[in-house]
Amino acid sequence: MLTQPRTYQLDTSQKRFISYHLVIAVIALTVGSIFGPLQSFNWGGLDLYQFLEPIGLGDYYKGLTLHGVLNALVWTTFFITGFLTLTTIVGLGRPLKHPRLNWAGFITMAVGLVMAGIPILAGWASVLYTFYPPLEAHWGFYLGLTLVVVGSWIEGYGFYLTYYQWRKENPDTRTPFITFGGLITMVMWQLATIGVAVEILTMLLPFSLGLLDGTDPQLGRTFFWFTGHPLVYFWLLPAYISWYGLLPREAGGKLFSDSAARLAFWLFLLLSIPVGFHHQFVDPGIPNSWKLIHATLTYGVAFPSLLTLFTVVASLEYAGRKRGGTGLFGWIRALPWHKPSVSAQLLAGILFMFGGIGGITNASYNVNLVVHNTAWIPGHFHLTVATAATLSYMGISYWLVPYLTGKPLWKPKLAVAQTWFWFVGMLIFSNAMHVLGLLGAPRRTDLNSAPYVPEEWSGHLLRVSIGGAILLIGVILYVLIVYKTARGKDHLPEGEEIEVPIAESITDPQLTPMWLDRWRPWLVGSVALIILAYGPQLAQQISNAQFTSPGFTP
Ligand code: HAS
Ligand code: CU1
Repeated sequence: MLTQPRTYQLDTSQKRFISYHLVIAVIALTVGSIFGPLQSFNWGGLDLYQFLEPIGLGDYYKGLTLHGVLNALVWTTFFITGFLTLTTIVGLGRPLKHPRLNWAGFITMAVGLVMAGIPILAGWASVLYTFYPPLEAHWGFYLGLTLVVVGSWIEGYGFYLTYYQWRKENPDTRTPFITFGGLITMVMWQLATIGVAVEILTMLLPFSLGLLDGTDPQLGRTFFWFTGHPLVYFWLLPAYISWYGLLPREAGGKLFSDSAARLAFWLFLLLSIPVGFHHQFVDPGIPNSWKLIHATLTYGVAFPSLLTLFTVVASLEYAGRKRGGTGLFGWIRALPWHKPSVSAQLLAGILFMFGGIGGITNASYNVNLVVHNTAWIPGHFHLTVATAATLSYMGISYWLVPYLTGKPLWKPKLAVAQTWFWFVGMLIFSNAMHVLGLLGAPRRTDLNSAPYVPEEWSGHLLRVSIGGAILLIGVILYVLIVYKTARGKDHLPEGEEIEVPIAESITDPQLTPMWLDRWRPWLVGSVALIILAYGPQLAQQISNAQFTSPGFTP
């Protein structure tokens, strides 16, 4: 048995605050996930959109926008801010310094969500989750998104102030790992979102309000991807916090290397942002030398994930052997696959190995020319954001919801099955998408009405639909299990409280070198690298900006 110090227990109001984040996250996932399978059925030749026509949801691009915004932006951002609230409080073992500030942030996010949601539903913002200009949306969409981001910043300030107070009282103690990871995630996000903030406030919002005649699409894309790439690590890092800081304990082991874990997080802060041009390899307005620099840095940012692969698998092997597993692979079987939270995260990690290989493939300029704007790309990001991140969040909810509500998980065996539905559905779906991409199938396209679909694609398009159907079952089961748990009548038996499964490290974190717990050098390095990698291009693009492209709605 592991001997663990008792972790700090949240009080009812703290639990409720975090739960509100999860409620919005899960509602967004539910609504957004209706439209994912609809896309996949459309590709397989079954157009269900026609049945949604009477309620005004029959438009392919409105559906795709709802899917992307609600699943990729809203489900994630609300889940993450809730989860980081928990990692701050529980890690530091103290309440938020200014809970009202965090409430203000949360309310700002919720108001922004409503403000952005109305134009999408009305069909005035069918601009997809990347809202590239010259696609034009109602100003409420841009303002709403801005409020969601600003609200998350405010919640972040609440974390910093709480940490600052702890740091003053504990000058020489290593920051508890889950708090450390959460803070880096938030700081990285706050640096990253400066890009979209500038894009929206200086171009898209004035344009949508009629104050500018047009937009500059090239500059808009550059600002967007300044945020857009690190956005993907904002989704990923909370999963990594769990893989490093919680999963080893859930699996019955310990974190293999505290130092390696911390180093990986610092490298993400340093390298997440100055790589955005790898989304713009085909943009004619960016000189090749800058594309090469960003491609090179992209290989750099893959390194902390390779380090994570090593450390997390080593931690899991440690757990598996402690549980009696032997031989080269016996430890894998010995892991507690019967726990839904564990199986979710293991399966998420397995699919992420393929997602990561695909990412490194994308980053290679000449291969990117083959896969860019094809079905390969959604294939890639369904293994990453929709699996590494989403399936891990689902796994986290399988202990978090019981923890927050004091109620036992509804049907744990069904929850294990749910994780396998996701895994199998995604395996079929994403493999078919990758193959279709190589065959030239475009992304963001209503292929059901496209006249040019060759016979060669049909089997793969069918697999996209089959995968989508299995994923639909997966998401329905997830929502049902979370709902039934939260609304259940049974409470956990007296004295049987759930604890946040914080993993111990094999080595004492106090032995981790101090430079891995110092903010200044890493912050200075990150800002300097951003200026070096983006400064000259931004200066040039801004000085040449021409706001002349008229708006366009699909
Ligand atoms: Fe990406 C496009 C490159 C990672 C998401 N990416 C996208 C888009 C999204 C996205 C949403 O260079 C599309 C945007 C759009 O709409 O246009 N991506 C990369 C690279 C990485 C990468 C180099 N992407 C992610 C992650 C995402 C994500 C993470 C979301 C969460 N991506 C690109 C490029 C493009 C791109 C180009 C542009 C393509 C184009 O042309 O449009 C790397 O960070 C990946 C490194 C990962 C690894 C894997 C390590 C494996 C681990 C597993 C551990 C195992 C466990 C399980 C825990 C090297 C850590 C063990 C289990 C046992 C049983 C033992
Ligand atoms: Cu990227």
